[in-house]
Amino acid sequence: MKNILLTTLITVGCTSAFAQSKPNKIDDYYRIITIPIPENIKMEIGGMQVLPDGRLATSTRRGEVWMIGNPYLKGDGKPSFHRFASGLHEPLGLYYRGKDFLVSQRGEVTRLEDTDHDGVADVYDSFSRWPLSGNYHQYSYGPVAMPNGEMLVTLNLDWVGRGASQSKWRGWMLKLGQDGKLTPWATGLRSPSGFGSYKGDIFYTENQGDWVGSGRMTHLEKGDFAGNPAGLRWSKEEGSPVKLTPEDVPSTGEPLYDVAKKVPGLKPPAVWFPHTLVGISTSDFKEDITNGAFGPFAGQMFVGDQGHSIITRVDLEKVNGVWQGTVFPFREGFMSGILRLEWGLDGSMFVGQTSRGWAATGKEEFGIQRLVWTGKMPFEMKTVRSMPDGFEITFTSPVDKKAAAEQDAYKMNSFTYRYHRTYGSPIINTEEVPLKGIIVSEDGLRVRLVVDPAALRKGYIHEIKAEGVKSTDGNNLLHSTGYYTLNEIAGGQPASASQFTTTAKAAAVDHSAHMAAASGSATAETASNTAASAKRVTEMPASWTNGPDQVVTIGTVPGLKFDISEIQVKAGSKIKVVFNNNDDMLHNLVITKPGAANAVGEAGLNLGLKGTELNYVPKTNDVLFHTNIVEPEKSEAIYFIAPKQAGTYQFVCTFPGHYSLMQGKLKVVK
Ligand SMILES: [Cu+2]
Repeated sequence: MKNILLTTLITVGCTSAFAQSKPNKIDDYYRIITIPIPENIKMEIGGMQVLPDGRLATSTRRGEVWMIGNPYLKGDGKPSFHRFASGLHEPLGLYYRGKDFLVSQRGEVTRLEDTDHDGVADVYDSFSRWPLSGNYHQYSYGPVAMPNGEMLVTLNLDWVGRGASQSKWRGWMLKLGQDGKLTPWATGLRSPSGFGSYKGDIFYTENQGDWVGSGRMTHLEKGDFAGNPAGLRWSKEEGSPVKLTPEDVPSTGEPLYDVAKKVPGLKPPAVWFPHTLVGISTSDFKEDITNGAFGPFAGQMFVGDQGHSIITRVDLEKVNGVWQGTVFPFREGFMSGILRLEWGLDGSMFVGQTSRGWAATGKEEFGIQRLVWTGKMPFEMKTVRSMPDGFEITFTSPVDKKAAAEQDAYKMNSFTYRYHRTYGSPIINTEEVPLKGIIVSEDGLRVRLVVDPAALRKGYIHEIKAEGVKSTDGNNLLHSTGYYTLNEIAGGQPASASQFTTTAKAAAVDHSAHMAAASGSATAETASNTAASAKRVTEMPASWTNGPDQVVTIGTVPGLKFDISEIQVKAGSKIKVVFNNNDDMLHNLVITKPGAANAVGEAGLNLGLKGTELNYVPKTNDVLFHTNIVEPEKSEAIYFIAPKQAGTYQFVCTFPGHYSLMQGKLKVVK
């Protein structure tokens, strides 16, 4: 029964990046196994650690620590559950030190020990403390240990309609000494739930929000500033390695990469996760240290996504000393929101999940699942490497060389986001990157995509689609899109035309026109985004001399909900709808024909790169009226004449991932 449910969710939650035309199913390669949890345990995973004896230790958002025996479901297939500790304040991290555990509570790291060996902690020691404001958004994460034994913690910003640092070191990553001493390391963090080591370097993942155009992963060196200025409030405090002050950070709406050239210490991310195209809220990540037990991606990274209930794959390379690389879709269809990833002793992956208050595509409130490689080789893009004149893709198995040499097999675009104090960002400055030539390697494992070097843009995300590539046995790629964040362009020898397997026919794109639009910056785009249309009238029509006949107010509440499920209006009457976004996520309000809400939501999801520009409102007759995307704590009013035909019309939010939950009825009566 569970499988049927999951299949349904995949259809609802998947983005266009997961679309595939041949029945080559991910389940054949990576299988999800659900660990059954007794009904009386609210296993909302906050922290997770695999113990050397095979047990799985978890901390829950309800304040408990559990020891799970037989999490691999061997023998009788039944896990055991034993409560080790309770009464903690939302512990979102757990670290096992051999004889004791460290867990984060909101206001401290606590040491738990079972000194009388009865299986229950009897020592709860305050190991390290920091002040609290009481704001609901003061999540505290960690400790996470680096390979050299150093421990890290991160402190989430407060939310007061924007990110704020109301008590010391909020918005920071700190090193935690074995004596409990905290040493500030870097700031600019907003919602840093995922952090730790990749090849010994420190990385953290960030969620879209104010000053954060889209999800991202940043390499944090000592003294770095990752982008949200709230934490800079403490940069003058003793021990701070950061010199910037909040006044040093301009909100111009230029790309972060460009602003970083003028603001020393501002660190562009290694990888952007384009919002809704590959997830909406990055969480934990783990380097693949399984030496092949988890498949062909050893040395790469897997990253959880809370809101879309997916795991993505990140392949990094260092070019000119700077980390950068590609994010690929990897596995969708988990049961709840993914917060924690942990390698099992057998090279499988435990996936710890929770969605209370943080809506997710996976509809369960919480869960633990295990992702297991079946041993079958998935046909995927394995890596993408920067080249002086484009990119080289390697594949997990040889490609059909004829199909791979077709110009139409590929499509490349580049785009970026605005860096500004506003919540999120539309996709800006999109350009097609025309191919000049294709070089398919003799062994069929590598394809080089050659472009005009002038078409590569530093700091931009390069979307690489390889939909036409097939394996030697005729399979499509399981996932045909990768998003490469190009901070640096690799040196080396450009390809000469004589090496081309295929020389591209002249592209139909007017490159110069696109460049002009891009350098003209954000203004043109803003104008088209805010322009009123017949379906979105934002000023009361002059002919409504007595005002509207009816004013309707619709709000949002956290958890992907509208605050009202049904509205009644009179056919043909003058209506003003005020849409208040009270939530801390982006939403819109779209009024559709009867029965059309799901189709409109699906069409919004499939807009891909065009989505943000169109406010996720698809161009279809099923859409009668709509608002634009409304930021948190903002509102928008629209005016329209109610349909003359009575019936049950619908309203829906078409922001990707929302439409299946955010729906209501608009009853039009005579
Ligand atoms: Cu929404």
